[in-house]
Amino acid sequence: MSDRIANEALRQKVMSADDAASLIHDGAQIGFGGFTGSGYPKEFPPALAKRIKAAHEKGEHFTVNAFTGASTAPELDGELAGVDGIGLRSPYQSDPVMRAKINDGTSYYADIHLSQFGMQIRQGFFGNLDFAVIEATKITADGNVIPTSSVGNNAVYVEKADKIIIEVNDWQSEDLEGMHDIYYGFALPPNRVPIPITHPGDRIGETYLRVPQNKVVAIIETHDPDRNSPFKPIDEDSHKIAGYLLDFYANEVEHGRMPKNLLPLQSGVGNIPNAVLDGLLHSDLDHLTSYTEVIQDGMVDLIDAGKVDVASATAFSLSPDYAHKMNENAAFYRNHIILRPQEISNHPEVIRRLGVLGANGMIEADIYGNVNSTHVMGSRMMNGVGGSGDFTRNAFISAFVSPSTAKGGKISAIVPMVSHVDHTEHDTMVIITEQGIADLRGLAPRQRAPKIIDNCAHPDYRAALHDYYDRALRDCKFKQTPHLLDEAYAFHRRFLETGTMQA
Ligand code: 0RQ
Repeated sequence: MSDRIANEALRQKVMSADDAASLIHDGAQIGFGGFTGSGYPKEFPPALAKRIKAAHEKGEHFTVNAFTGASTAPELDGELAGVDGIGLRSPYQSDPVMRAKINDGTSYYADIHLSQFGMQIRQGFFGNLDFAVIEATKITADGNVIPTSSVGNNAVYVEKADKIIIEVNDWQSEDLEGMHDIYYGFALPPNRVPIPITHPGDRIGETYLRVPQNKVVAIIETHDPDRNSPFKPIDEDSHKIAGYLLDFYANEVEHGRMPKNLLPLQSGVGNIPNAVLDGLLHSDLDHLTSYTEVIQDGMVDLIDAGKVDVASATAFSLSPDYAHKMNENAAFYRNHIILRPQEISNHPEVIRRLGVLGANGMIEADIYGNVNSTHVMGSRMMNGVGGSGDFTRNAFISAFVSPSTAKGGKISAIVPMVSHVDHTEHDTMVIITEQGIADLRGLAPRQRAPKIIDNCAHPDYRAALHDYYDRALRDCKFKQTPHLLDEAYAFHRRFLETGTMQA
């Protein structure tokens, strides 16, 4: 048995994943660890999927409601969704099998802001939590549980669940101990107190999860790596978009609206955020900080180069090489990285106080600045709102970044009216595509529309967008946000009918 379980009483609870899965009943509500493919349980979910599949083969009903931090991996979402084993899923996913089951109606999906999900669990809106299933790198002699490469909602799940299952994974570095900062100051109104973070590097909690031993029903020893997908090489459009964003920040500094070392950066995962981090690496900026959701490769490079002093997040999202580097050097990185519960990494109060610079991807934006981050053609779920709303509404500068077209130019990312709204025009400050940047601060809707069309839309779609806007302005009786309701979705309808938004 692994020496990573130093607590004698808990050592007695070690069992196989199959035995642990046998404890689960139909309809169980399970809070899983895991965030952007990091720190999720790896052997229990496939064992549970096997059990569900066997039950289905006998004609029995068996689904569980699966809650996580955010997206997980094929071993969790993929396995459970693949056997039609998930009744309700929340709060964020990006697995292709899970997505398909949401879109074909097999599973319900409640898409909640990542900062708010723990709160809703605490308030009981999702019902009683039967199990928490989390990953640990070790359990101390005192029974304290050291998390791994994500914190996510682990603390609230452990607190609220009736029973706890822990995977102790010796692939994860023991030196992660000291990187986490688990805050236990949550209360429901009217007893809330300020969250005492005034700098991204502030530590306000404990380095371990408090886990009541009497609730632990199983411990599983595992050895498997996190999902750790490699990043795509940065493409030209992403370089361009990153360039516009960094020039915009430089201009803000020049005008005295930001300090020289900027403000804490929030950066999503994906090609464009990676290009932004790469741009920062090659800039002359230093003493940068980050207050974000995930630490990806580019952030590790910035720490290595001495450009980022401290980065606060809730999880890693690293490529295999960088995950290896993290495992080898966690004792160094824990001086520069803090992993917090997602209720804190994404907390509106802290984001607003620190003046975070938000930059998030989008599916589409409309000519007035409303943004759709989640639904393709209004109905098909992509991933979920994730932390984009937490950051966008509360950031010092809220930018949306996206290529101006998708699917080889058949879809325009700038449309007359978004087919689903995640972020309203009131929240969107800046839109950037490879075509250019629209700074919307201080502008009314009629001042925004020509700017978004001219600066951000792809040339193939500009004339059609202008034509729509000009006729809306002329024919719509009310001039605040002119629309022609019978053709506001003509772009989308055309795509559904012909396979392209182009006329
Ligand atoms: O599809 O994968 O089939 O090729 O969407 O698009 O351009 O690669 O961009 O990976 O950044 O994803 C909004 C989904 C963008 C993401 C979204 C298709 C496109 C491609 C991916 P393929 P790109 P990204 C903090 C914040 C919500 C969560 C969030 C997201 C795929 O950014 O999930 O922001 N955001 N969290 O072809 C049809 C359109 C499309 C479209 C793109 N208009 N119509 N398909 N696609 N635009 C995150 C963290 O900090 C972790």
